[in-house]
Amino acid sequence: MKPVSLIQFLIEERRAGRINAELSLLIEVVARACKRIAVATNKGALGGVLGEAGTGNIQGEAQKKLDVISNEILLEANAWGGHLAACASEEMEDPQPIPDMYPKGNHLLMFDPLDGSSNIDVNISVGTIFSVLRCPDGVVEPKAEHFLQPGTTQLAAGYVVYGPATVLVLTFGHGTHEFTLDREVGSFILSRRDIRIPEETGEFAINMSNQRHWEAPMQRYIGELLAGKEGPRGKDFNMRWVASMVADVHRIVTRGGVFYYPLDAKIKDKGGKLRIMYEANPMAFIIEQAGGAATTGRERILELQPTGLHQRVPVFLGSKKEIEVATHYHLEADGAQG
Ligand code: FBP
Repeated sequence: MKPVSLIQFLIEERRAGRINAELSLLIEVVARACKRIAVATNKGALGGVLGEAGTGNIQGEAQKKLDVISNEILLEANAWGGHLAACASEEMEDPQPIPDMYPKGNHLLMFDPLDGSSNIDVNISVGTIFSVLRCPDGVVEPKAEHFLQPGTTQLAAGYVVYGPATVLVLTFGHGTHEFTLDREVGSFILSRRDIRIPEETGEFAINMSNQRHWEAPMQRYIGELLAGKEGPRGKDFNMRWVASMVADVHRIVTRGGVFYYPLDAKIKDKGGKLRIMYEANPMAFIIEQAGGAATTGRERILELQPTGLHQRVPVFLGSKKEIEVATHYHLEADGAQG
């Protein structure tokens, strides 16, 4: 079969009336920026890009050099691109307006420029996560409140994993598709169209070191998985935890499984660990479009009304039937379900 490039795929989506020209060009700009981030991450120590930047971000985290480099690459490319009204990033407190010298567009872009920062210096897969919304009509200088739209209003979402291969996974709400970077040609090539995640799974991902801090229903649920076929679930479950959400989610998009970053006593005051606007919402859109499910343990993530640009939420996502079990245990414990 003749290889289909990302550009060809986007043109097909436009001809089918599923996306408009501006959105397709915006995705081209984001993909091109991620190719530059791939080059920077691949250089590692030889590129002088490892280690701390010596600065902190709005999350109170020490920034890695590659966090800052990736953020700048995405800001620069999208400011010039001409398809945005503004963008927002994990690395910046407030939305970034588009400089007046560049044309503006009708879209809002949010991104986690380099997800999995704790793995950068140890050569484990990291990635970029992004989400696209429509800028509300009549808004010329978008503020944070204009980004606070439920995940169901996303026009596009995607992530790029910088691993052994560089892979882009994308949805516009018409299925989830995968593209692999052909380094010789320098193009993303369609490698899987209309991905379907198996509804059942025997593989879960969670940071077990937080177990003592979990709520009772999570203790019960994971306890039953660990009890295996001798336990109430009657089957064995295997565990994985890369500690890069993009890598853990990509494994699920590839072969099924479930990923949990639940609420626990340590992070209760923050509302969770992962951020709704540029981690939970885009990943939930991608997973649901591939036949999976994504909840907070209680509610569908995409239906949440965001309250802040850097708001954190619990994240349960992956193979549908398994997410339903974990969510049911929480609602049952709350007395919301029999
Ligand atoms: P950032 O690296 O973008 O801050 O993302 C948070 C993250 O690294 C996720 O990628 C990952 O799933 C999680 O935190 C790992 O958490 P922990 O260090 O508790 O295992």
